[in-house]
Amino acid sequence: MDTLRPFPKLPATPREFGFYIDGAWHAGREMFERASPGHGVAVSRIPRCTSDDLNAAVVAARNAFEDRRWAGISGAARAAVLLRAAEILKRRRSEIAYWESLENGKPISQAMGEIDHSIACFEIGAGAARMLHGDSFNSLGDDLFGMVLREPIGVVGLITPWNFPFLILCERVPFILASGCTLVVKPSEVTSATTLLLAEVLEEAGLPKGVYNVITGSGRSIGQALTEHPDVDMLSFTGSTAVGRSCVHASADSNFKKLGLELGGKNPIIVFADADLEDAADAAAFGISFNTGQCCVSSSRLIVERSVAAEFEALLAAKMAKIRVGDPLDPDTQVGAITTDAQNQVILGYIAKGQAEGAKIAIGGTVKDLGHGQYIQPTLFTGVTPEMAIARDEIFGPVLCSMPFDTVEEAIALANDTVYGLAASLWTKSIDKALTVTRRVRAGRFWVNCIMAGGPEMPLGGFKQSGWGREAGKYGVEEYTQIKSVHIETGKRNHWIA
Ligand code: TXE
Repeated sequence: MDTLRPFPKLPATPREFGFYIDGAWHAGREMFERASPGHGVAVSRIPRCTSDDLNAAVVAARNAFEDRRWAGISGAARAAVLLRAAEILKRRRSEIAYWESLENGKPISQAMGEIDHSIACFEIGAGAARMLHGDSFNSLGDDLFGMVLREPIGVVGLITPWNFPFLILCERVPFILASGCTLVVKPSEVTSATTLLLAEVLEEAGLPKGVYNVITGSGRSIGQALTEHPDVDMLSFTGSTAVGRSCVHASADSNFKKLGLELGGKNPIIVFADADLEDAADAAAFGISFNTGQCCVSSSRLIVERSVAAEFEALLAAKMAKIRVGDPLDPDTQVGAITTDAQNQVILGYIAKGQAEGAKIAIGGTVKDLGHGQYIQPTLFTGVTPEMAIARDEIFGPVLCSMPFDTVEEAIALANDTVYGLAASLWTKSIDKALTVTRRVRAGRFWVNCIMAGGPEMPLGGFKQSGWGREAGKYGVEEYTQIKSVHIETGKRNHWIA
């Protein structure tokens, strides 16, 4: 396994990338530049693809699907490619983490951890490729036998966001490939590099041409066109609720393509008075600061039992004061830069709004000036009430709102008082409270006495307006399949015509 040190440097000139269709690299006719949000220095040049490029990518993926060069080989053969990809990722770990950190602004040590998680996704995907199977019915009587086949759904469009460009990609690609589907990926325009690097990895791993294609460019043009494309069978989208909604319209107005959607969250962390408060405070600090809070499963609403609320908020504020905000390329940094200018403005806008609404800043609330890039100190608001915008909207930044509760019922009601349902974390030593709250809070991922734990064996996805479908693990692979019922008669037919 390669290492982080020496401290990596910025590239001397921006690296120019091509886009990838049918196993071949293409130069962009028009390019756009991405500056590192931690330094304000141009680091990459990315092609602005056209609708012709998109159509070529879909044709390549369609041909690769229909001639069965991928769907027609054994699960074991697909698994071998995925395992080789995992090995190549181990070799290229720090290089991919470097580009992830440069374009996104996340700490390089965190990016390394995400590559490790991505490697695990390929390993689990390989297992899933071998284990994917249907079902049989031996209960239809002696003259009829039933089989349920799982077949790959076909050509998948994959649109990914900028907060975890490589991790979110890898929570999907190995499972899409395991199912036998082919795909066209459109990464976020601000973080395209590592999605393109994955094409190199998969090519070296022996993935047949045309199975993995990448087009780059803006969401509004090329992304929208992918959602509307009549020859794409399924679309997996991760991003804002607004664009998720437009994916639903695009599907209805084109070919009713199946949709997988992972959208916003306003996730509760519920702390009971009987919890280990030191552990819970550490988890709450991590849950809101990890990836600068630009994380769909960030725990952004602290719901804390009133009898310990003041003590807990003080403990948490003291811990948050020690978080190391700094240069993303410094291996000791815990919280890096805000990824886009627009997101920086959104977060600062909510910090101002929270104060205007009457909430109090217990810690943070300010920008951190490193002389380059855009950084915000992790922020804790106390005295928050449920109707405040900071308690309702997905801020997508390191801003935590604390609200007290008195009873278990009140904690459940507060936790469910959101249009979202992506994740929840719960802290208590009582098995009764743990089970009651876990069963009653509507969220797709639940962490009891832990936070953001688990691996790609476990499914991920949301309740309510946080999305449709599940990714990763056995459930993730099955999302990319469709089911065919096969009836086989044995013996002589009972004739209809006498
Ligand atoms: O997301 P967009 P943005 C939330 C978060 C954030 C907000 C806005 O609250 O503040 O969304 O972020 C592509 N048709 N999340 O504006 O626009 C785009 O190119 C098809 C939550 O960056 O949704 C990118 O590849 N595609 C979230 C991807 O969609 C379109 C992660 C996401 O961008 C498109 C990110 C269109 N019309 C943001 N417009 C999570 N759940 O983790 C854009 N895109």
